[in-house]
Amino acid sequence: MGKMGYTAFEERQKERGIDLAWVRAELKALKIETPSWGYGDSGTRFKVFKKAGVPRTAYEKFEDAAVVNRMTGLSPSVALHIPWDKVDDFAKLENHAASLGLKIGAINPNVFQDDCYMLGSVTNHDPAVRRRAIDHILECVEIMKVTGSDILSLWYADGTNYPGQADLRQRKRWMEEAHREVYAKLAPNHRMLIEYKFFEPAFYHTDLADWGMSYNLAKKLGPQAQVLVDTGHHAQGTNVEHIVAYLLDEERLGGFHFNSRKYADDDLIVGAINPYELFLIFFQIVSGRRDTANPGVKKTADGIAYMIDQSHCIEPKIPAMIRSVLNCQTQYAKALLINWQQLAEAQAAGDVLGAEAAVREAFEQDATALLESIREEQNLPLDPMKAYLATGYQAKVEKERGSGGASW
Ligand code: RM4
Ligand code: MN
Ligand code: MN
Repeated sequence: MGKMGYTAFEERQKERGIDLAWVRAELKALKIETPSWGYGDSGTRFKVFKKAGVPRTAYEKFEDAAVVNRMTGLSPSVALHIPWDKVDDFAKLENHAASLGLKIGAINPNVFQDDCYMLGSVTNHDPAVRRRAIDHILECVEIMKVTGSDILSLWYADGTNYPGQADLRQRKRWMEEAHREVYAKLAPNHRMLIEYKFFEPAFYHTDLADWGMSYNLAKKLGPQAQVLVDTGHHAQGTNVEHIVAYLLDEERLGGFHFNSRKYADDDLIVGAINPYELFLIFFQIVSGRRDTANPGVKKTADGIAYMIDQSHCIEPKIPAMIRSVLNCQTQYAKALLINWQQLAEAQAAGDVLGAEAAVREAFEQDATALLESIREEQNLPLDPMKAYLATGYQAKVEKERGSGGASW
């Protein structure tokens, strides 16, 4: 779009009363973590599709993540899933990441793939299985210490399929007991983020089914425990931005796993299905970040960990990840273009449509010139997707790696 486009954009936003210096500073600070598992092979319950050029090791996953970051400037850290990304020497992996301009982000224990976890992990009726699950999570806390990661990201496949299959209250207590033990081992800079999901793989009940259960657990544990909102883990039609606002106000919103949920879980590109929902989530977050009257809320909003949780099955993985982080950036940019004074005045006057318009009009702005101008300032490609496709990276890795990629 170039200079002309930005000048026109600037004029328009000036007329709308927007402080573009602030908007630009906020956009430059936005970071979205990508997941190591999003670079490996994945599939559905029916089939894992093998793709050519997919990373064979954790080291190669970082190489792909570095490409996403080089193109977008948005994703300098990568979340690990253990044991999918288990290496002999995590300090070496951290050095490798640093040599690529990356950091190791959240550590995700995996207590759902061993045979012994069929009836649950930390909520299993067998104390030996519970012990094994807790020990694995504690091993992940040790990995955090070696890698400099400060987020332990917890999701459980625990649940039951039939009424009476297990004692629901007993499992609730075991869940709490396990978290208390892990919480006690956290370093002062660590945070424990607790994810919820009301379906899959269990369908009758899951032990942490919704945000309220995660919140209650986090609250009992202490300030280093917070809730992780995976956008794909809600019933269709759920008002996710309300959950975001509520958790922000309670100072317990720790982070996000972004993705789109059209039918089931989390593998569609965030913002691809319902960009307005993503925008409204950022609307609540920006509102929290502006809330200087409530320093605890502001601090919580400032500390949110934005992460992608998507395993792309049919689409090429690196461009899908580029699209995902760009969609977040675009909707964040639009949320920054809300005229907050206009909104506050409309709300105070009970002007329903005026308030709705103040929000929607920001969504209807074209942020392209703004984002291009920021990329130009940061020496990034103006069109990251086009730039990626021009690198020839995919052909190169297909030749080098063949189709024996890592998968779950
Ligand atoms: C779950 C959940 C977790 C992710 C696994 C692979 O549905 O979203 O965050 O680690 O999938
Ligand atoms: Mn998730
Ligand atoms: Mn999920």
